[in-house]
Amino acid sequence: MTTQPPAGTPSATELDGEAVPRLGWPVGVVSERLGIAAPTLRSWDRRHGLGPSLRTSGNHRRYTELDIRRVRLMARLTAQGVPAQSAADSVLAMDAAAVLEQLDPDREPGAAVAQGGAGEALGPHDHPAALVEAIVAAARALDPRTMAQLYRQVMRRSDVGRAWVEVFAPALRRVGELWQEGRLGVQSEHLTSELLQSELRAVVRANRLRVAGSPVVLAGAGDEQHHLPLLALEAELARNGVASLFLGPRVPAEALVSTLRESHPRAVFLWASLPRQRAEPLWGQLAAVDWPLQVVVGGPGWSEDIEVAGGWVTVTRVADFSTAVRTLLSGGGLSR
Ligand code: B12
Repeated sequence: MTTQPPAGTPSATELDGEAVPRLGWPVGVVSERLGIAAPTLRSWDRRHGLGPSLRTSGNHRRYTELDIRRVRLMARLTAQGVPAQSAADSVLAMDAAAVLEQLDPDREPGAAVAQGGAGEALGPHDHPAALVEAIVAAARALDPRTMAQLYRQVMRRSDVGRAWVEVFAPALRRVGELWQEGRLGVQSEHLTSELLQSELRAVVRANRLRVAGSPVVLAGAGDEQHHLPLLALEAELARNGVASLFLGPRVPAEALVSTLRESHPRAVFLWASLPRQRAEPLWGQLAAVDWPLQVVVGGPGWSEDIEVAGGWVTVTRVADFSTAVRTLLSGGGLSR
């Protein structure tokens, strides 16, 4: 789009075929270009620090192209219900590349969702990357209401597996990064994960009557406390009519083995976010299993080359969510 600066603005240069005033755009032009009222733009600047980086000598606001992109992202987040201050904090924490990435509607994950079939087509305001950013902003602001709304919005638009892969897992990873960099408190991480747990469990509850047959046992490895991927798996398996025995985190190894012996599951899935030792003590204990048991392991904690010596137990390491689901769904044929 080409917008000519109104008379009286500083002289323009050509950039990517677009006329850009040397000193940036005045608020009226930005307002017209984005369809956002000028008083709103001024208030975002005054109250939330999200405004132009330049001023004329007469102290008039002048927006650069990057400032305008930030305003567009701010508008998108607030339209999704993110409170203005947390939206502004989030947008201001991004560098130019991150802002562009958030705004570009043609990024890969978005295209996948839009073509996915099951969900509604996504509009520019509910692109996965924007939803991830909105969830992270709600986490920073410790705003459970907005966060729950965003989770619901994601669940309404796609099935739980796609929601996990395209929005929830990226949001968790981003929250983890920000926590590691000291830019977000651990309380935000807890809130993000606690609310997500209830959404994922709601999917399991909704499918309770559909599930049948030999279950998949879901557990954390050793002392592992991260168990959201197990909940996401339980939800997706339930949606596919497959039962789970959800043992969750920190189940003692003896209890796990005795559960396997009693329940003869179609498979067992073990999650590890934290690094596991190469000589996994559990493999020795699984020697007590005397039927073909499929053990599927996932998460960055497992080494690539897991060794299991002989016996009835087959261990498969899976790298991503959909491979895990596929492997577990097909596991039924192996166990009986
Ligand atoms: C939520 C969270 C917590 C919550 C957990 C709540 C819960 N009920 O699960 C709480 C607050 C309790 C917590 C605690 C801790 N946490 Co924590 N946590 C996270 C966070 C943000 C998300 C965890 C998660 O669900 N990850 C799963 C997905 C979203 O992430 P991923 O594994 O990286 O995904 C990759 C693959 O695994 C794959 N994938 C994604 N989903 C799925 C699903 C399946 C089935 C498969 C097969 C693959 C797959 O795709 C991704 C691309 O490669 C992560 C950040 C992160 N990146 O994981 C930190 C993170 C895992 N935590 C971390 C740490 C350090 C801890 C603590 C040790 C902190 C402490 N000092 O107490 C404790 C752990 C205590 C323990 N013994 O377990 C670090 C681990 C670093 C490391 N490698 O050692 C991380 C990576 C944060 C960070 N960036 O530093 N945590």
